[in-house]
Amino acid sequence: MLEKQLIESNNGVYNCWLNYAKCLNPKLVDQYKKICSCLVVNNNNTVKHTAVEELKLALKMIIGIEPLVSNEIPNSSYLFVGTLEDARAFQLETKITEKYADGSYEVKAADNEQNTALQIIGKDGTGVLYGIFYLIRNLRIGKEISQSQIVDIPRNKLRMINHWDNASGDIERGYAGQSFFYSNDEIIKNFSRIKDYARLLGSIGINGVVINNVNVHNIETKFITKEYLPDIARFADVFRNYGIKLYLSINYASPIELGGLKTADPLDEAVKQWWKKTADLIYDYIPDFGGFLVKADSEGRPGPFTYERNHAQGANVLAEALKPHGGIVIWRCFVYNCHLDWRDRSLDRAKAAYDNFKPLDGEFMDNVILQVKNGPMDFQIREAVSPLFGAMEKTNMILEFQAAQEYTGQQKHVCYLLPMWKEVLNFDTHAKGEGSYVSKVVDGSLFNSRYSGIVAVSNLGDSKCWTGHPLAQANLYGIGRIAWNPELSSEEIAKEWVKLTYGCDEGIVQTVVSILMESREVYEKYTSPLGIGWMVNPNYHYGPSVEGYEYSRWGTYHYADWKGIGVDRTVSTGTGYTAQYHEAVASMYENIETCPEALLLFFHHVPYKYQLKTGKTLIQHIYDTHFEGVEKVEEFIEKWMSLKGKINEEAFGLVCDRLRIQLKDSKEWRDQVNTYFYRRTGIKDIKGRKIYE
Ligand code: GCV
Repeated sequence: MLEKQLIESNNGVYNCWLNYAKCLNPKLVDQYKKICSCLVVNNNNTVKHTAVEELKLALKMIIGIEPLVSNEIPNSSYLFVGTLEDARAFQLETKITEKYADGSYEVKAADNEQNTALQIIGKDGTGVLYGIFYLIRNLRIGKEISQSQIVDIPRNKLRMINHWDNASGDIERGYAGQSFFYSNDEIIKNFSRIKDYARLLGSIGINGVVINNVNVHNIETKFITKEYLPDIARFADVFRNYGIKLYLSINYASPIELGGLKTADPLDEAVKQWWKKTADLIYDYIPDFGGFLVKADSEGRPGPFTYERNHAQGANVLAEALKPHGGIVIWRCFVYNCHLDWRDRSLDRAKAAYDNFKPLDGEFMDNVILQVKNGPMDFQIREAVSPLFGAMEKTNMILEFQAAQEYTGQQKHVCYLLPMWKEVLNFDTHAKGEGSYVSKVVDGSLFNSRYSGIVAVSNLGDSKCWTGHPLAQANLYGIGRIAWNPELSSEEIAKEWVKLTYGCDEGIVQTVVSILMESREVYEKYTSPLGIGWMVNPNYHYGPSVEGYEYSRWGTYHYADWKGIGVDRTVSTGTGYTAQYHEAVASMYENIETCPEALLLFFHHVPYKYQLKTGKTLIQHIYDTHFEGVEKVEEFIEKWMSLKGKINEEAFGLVCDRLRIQLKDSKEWRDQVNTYFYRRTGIKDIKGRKIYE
């Protein structure tokens, strides 16, 4: 079935980076044929079994062989595929030890004289799977076998995807169609797409998936009951084959809504017992269940505040229930007062997560992880890095990115997010002096955390290419790769993705990579400048609306008047937010001279005539970038058109359609934003371009 589907859609649309086109390099084919014609494998583990089947499929499709499978090492060439335990049984040496992280693997040449054998040794079954996908990737991007030797250890323990899918079939902030998990308030019957999805995730090292929205509605609340658990367990069965654990978002009010209790107070004995019984029940159906994801006391969701309990008390009751089973609680820090009165300039939404959670450092159980969005606001095209990353020495933390392009073009606009994600990971919190990068906080090494990692809000739906915009697949691919190894550059990841998806032709690779690499800045140019954020239609979060912010009933959130714009977040004259950073960072932001200009309006209220380092005034910068942004989209179109006839027609056409929308909408953004500022300031564009009056 899988093979049939792959052949039918062998085009980088449905099968994304697992596009197994035939290899046309005879030297490479010979090398891989020689080694891979005999697989030595002791098939006694579910994930290992999946791995071997994946390898067989790839070999058949890419180099046209069906290998012999043996449980003995032959005298001739072979590829050994096994776990550490298998390697010991076969008396093979390996650098992998039990101390390595789960999923680690080594690919090495065997020590036989002719050097004609290769060994893939995983610490465990998932290590084998990752080793095999690594080899397939190398074959597809034209790497010789001799270049494939590696000891590869995942840097982050948890590498997850969060779905915001609702049982109705709608996806909150979903831009790629409907859910492929649910439809019309029911769980989907046919799991074939879910199997294909598990392959995609497994191939990039993702090991956890939350299958329902953090805003948990009526039906999803019941996912933890006897009525739904048999079906929920079916998801877990599919994902397990690819080394992925299943997690659920839960409704904090479940003890009331499901249990008939009068309260969900985390300190109430009956509530504690209810969660314990519920956890036991879940593990009866799903013995390797990952745990709960919780959005509490945020945007109208229930939580411990109702009972005058804090977040630690709220999370710990769940953690206690899950602990005997090895489960974890992932508690989101996206907590803020959405009814803030922006006229009071000492109030600041950006301060909320830190203010709520910092005082609780050390009070969470060791199987609780705080999930922190990359920025203190909400997935804007540019914002500061959340100060919480440097603030919670005694608490596990996981970093939340959003692959769904809620504020970054909604998968109509090309916006490759890896450069932004890299900036976040490379941000130095100075929590333990210089070099205290966010990447070290979230891989657990800086604060010696028990659990840690990276998660992305999914950008997937039932669209044929999964992500609506085919180029948005690169963000999904990238999240897996960067969570595995945060040292990879965004360009390396882009190149890898293009080669795997559209082939290794140098011209194609260069063209697509150049579009991807520029795309975030291009989107930023024609939307909101210098870190101010939003400027989109409220609620929908797309399309220009300069003052658009659903929670700014009282005045604008960016404080633009006829003299200046920006939020003063300094300690000396503003909201005091800069004090949430450690020294070095705090004073860098506090001082307008040293504040990075890309974040100028995030940290400072600045007159329009303020001169930037380029020598331009702020207002001229706004005009120029908005014109440049549209010109760049025109360039993207030209570049993409040069690929006509060179890449698969369907993928080509889908991207063309999206680029047309991007061009049209970027013009609208340019005109509305420029007009707004022209009207506010009365200052003309020095280049005399047309700005609507
Ligand atoms: C799932 C933003 C989005 C909401 C989302 C929320 C969150 O506010 O607009 O749709 O809710 O973030 O991350 O919980």
